[in-house]
Amino acid sequence: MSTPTPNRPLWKRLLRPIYLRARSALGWFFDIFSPRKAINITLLNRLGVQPFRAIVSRSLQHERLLLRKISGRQLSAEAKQLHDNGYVVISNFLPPDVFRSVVHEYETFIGRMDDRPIDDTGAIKHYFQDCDWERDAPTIFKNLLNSECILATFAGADGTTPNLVRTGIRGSLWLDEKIEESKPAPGLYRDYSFHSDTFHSAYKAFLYLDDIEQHLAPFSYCSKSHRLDWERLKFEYRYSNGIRAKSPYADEQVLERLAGTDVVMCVPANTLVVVNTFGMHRRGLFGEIGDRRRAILIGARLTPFRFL
Ligand SMILES: O=C(O)CCC(=O)C(=O)O
Ligand SMILES: [Fe+2]
Repeated sequence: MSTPTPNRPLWKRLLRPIYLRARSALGWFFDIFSPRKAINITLLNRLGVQPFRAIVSRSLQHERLLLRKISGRQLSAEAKQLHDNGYVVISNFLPPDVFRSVVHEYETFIGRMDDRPIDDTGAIKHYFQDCDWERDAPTIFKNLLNSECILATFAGADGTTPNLVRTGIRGSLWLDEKIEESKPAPGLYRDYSFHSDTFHSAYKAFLYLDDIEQHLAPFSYCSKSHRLDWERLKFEYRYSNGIRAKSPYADEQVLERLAGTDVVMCVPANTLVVVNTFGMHRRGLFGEIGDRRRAILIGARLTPFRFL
């Protein structure tokens, strides 16, 4: 049986292989300047494309910060801390009555959450993220996803404007809980090991709805680990040349260097923890079955290769 030949004119058939090659060649180029965590092209990785991407995106961030400074725009105290340390903790973030309304609104979503598979520590994440927040969760929208303070903190640290940040804001409601015993030897992958989310500055803010104690899987952040120094460039190189994991997990060299710098966010309810997730961070382990942690995540996804 013969395969039917597509009914294309001869010139198209002749040019097609050239076109496909050009497209895949350009595809590499677009990959390099995309937000993808890493590029899957061995040769480019050997040549150091990942540190290159990290340097270019960080240089653009410096350029934006400089423009901001020249135009006389001041950083808020929170943005300055986020910029300097990679994190900032804001206690009593919402007025008590607003906080109560936010918790109440969050609770109305509990039955509608999606689940991740139970991980080998016996914990599960239920989450809710796709909706028209302004319509379906107006209190959360007004006070978190559209909060002047959060937008200005992200924008100040990144050297951009709150309006631009607003276009990239994503929200999600998290209910993490331990529901069964851990595997005998849980492989501590995913968010439990120190990792960076990606090769460029990216921001997350977590509002905790409960008092977070050691047994409630507290989030930790290595102070100042968002700096792009020589050691970090070397890590980006190593990671990109041995990608075995979804996220860049800190290896021995990084862990040794960061030892003792991690801040464990055991914080009271109504605390907002804001971080640059280029820095190394992880979540802790739950203590016992039944332990639960409720949080609202406000994340800013902005493309790393932009001037403004
Ligand atoms: O579960 C957590 O607290 C943090 C997870 C994490 O690493 C992240 O959101 O980037
Ligand atoms: Fe992370």
